[in-house]
Amino acid sequence: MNILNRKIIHVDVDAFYASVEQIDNPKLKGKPVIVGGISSRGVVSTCSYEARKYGVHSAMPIFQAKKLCPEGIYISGRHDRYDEMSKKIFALLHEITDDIEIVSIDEAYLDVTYLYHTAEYIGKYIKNKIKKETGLTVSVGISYNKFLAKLASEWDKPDGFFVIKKEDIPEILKPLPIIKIHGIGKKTVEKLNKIGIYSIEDLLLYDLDTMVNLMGTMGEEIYERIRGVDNREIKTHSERKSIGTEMTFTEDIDDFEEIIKRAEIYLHEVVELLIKKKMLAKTVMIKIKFDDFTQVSRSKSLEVYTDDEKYFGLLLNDLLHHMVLKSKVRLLGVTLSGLINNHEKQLMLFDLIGEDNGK
Ligand code: TTP
Ligand code: MG
Repeated sequence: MNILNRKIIHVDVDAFYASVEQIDNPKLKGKPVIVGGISSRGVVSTCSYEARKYGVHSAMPIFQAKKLCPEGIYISGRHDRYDEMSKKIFALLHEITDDIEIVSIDEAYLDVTYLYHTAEYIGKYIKNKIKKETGLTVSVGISYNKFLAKLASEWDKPDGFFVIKKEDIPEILKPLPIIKIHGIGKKTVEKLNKIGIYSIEDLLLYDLDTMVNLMGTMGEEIYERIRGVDNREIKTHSERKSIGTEMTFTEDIDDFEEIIKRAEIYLHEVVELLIKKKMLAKTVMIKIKFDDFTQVSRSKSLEVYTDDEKYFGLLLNDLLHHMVLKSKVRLLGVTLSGLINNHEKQLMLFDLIGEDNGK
């Protein structure tokens, strides 16, 4: 898989705590709501977009917020309720894929590269689903890596939906102020401003060595980011249940040999991903949808966990040869399941060796 062809979605809830307060108490809708420590030394956790018009923002001392927005509604916050809403949102996202990295209470990345629908379709689905099930609006950003997907979700907040494509780079990045680069803190911004660097365009003029001199170890990362490069993987928390791919053909196929050929190509892709994820599988499943939209799926399992394509290939062939192709095929899918992490397998082997030695 070419790294530029990944499909990453970043989802971030709009004004999360304040929006939950507005949903639970409709009288607060459309009003400047500020959630935070209400003591005189407290700070703003977040505020509704109505309050942001007054210049109020996260981490601002409450006394200052009160000066800017005296008519605001100040709430100390209900963290159990926010946790509950957060769990609900992530559960909805998990219905789409387990390839999710949860970054904070209201923010996650999804890798939808191997899903059937387009990232745009899935992004819109996410917005609608979360709105319907929780009442909250989220901003969705889509791109081919995490850095750009996050930038895209911030692009037209609130209720945003924005896609950054390969061909938008570097033009779309150039005018952005350097504070927009995730990983650059306020101090670095000040330092760079002093030497006349304000935008990404300004920063693009510097070579890698100079960047490292200016920013230390972060320099290398920033050098890549501003060129639209970010090879970081999605770090999933939950175990994947399966890895698969499926495709609807542009023209229905009835040539059996052709179907076998395609199935083997899909298997190859899926095994590559399995190896990349450092996992082993046991079961191969094949799914076929016919031109009358009926569908069959069959699976077969090995005795052992492996990532060796040739074993899966034998099962695949066996499965296909036992399938009755009653009409033309419009969709073919190949999935591996019964997954374990590769190191688990190594541990199991280690245990056996241990037992042998004990005899
Ligand atoms: P954010 O996603 O940064 O902010 P937000 O959801 O309120 O607003 P938006 O995404 O539309 O810009 O943070 C999520 C929640 O985390 C936020 O609602 C409250 C909490 N939070 C704090 O408690 N303190 C902080 O300094 C920040 C930034 C967030
Ligand atoms: Mg948010």
